[in-house]
Amino acid sequence: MRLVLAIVLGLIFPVTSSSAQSLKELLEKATIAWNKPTEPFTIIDNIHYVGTNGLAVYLVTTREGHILIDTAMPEATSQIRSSIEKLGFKLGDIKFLINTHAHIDHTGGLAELKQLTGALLISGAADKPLLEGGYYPGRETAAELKFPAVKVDRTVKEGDTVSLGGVTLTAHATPGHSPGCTSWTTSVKEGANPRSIVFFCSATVALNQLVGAPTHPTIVEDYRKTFAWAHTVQPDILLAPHPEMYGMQDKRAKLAAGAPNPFVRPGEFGAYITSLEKAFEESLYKQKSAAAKQ
Ligand code: 4NZ
Ligand code: ZN
Repeated sequence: MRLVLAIVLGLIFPVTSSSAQSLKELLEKATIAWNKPTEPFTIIDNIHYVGTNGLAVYLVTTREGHILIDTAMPEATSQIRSSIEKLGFKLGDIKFLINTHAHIDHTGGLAELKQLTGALLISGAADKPLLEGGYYPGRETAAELKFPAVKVDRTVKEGDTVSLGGVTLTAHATPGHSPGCTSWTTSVKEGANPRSIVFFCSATVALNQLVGAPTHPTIVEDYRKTFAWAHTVQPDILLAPHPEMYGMQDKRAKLAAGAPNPFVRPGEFGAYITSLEKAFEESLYKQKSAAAKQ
């Protein structure tokens, strides 16, 4: 029975295991899926998907240059570059690099892309030391989770904006998944209709330690603040750093069939947050129970 429970928990919480060897194996497995290529496409209006099959990277284009939201694993940067070019845009026109959170699967290409473009890097303040140190929060010494360190040019807090060529992105402090996890909102047009978008940072527990020696000291209250904020937002379109968080491939397949755009789904973010909140409370309970047994 114990063994069955352990197996079931292992399936439900596949990324909470902490032994060095299994982390390496986990990352190796995840990286194969993360680095698989996929065709770039326009999600809606000036918002384009230029990521890999397993990691989302967004190009927000404007008449005065572009904004790139996140990168992927360090070795996927040439894929991002060719995806941008396939859509007819120039890498050299990127003016801002925005990072939602400082985990290797979203930061791996920042240093190289910054060097190639000369763009300014923007992140949440609490993620700046992670980006500039090139390490994973709470796992500072885990070599397999390190990424090329990169200088942050500007940090943002709740309500700060980035504007370029008539496009404005607004920052929202959504800590928890990382200490400086930052989500961004903007508005686009579907034909004549305005549509609101959230580029959600993430609120999965993943490798995070919530109790005992937490990944960062305020982590539990941070997640709860993020859930509270998220329940107040009802974007028409949910985008996130992992494509499976919003069914990217399924929607992309439907997009080819034409209007209405399948990425427009006003209830999706609320339902997703409810499921994340439940998963968070379950992880917290599980981590507390495990700590109590020690
Ligand atoms: S994340 C690993 N960004 O939290 C790293 O979805 C980062 C994540 C998940 C898994 N990993 O090393 O296996
Ligand atoms: Zn992450």
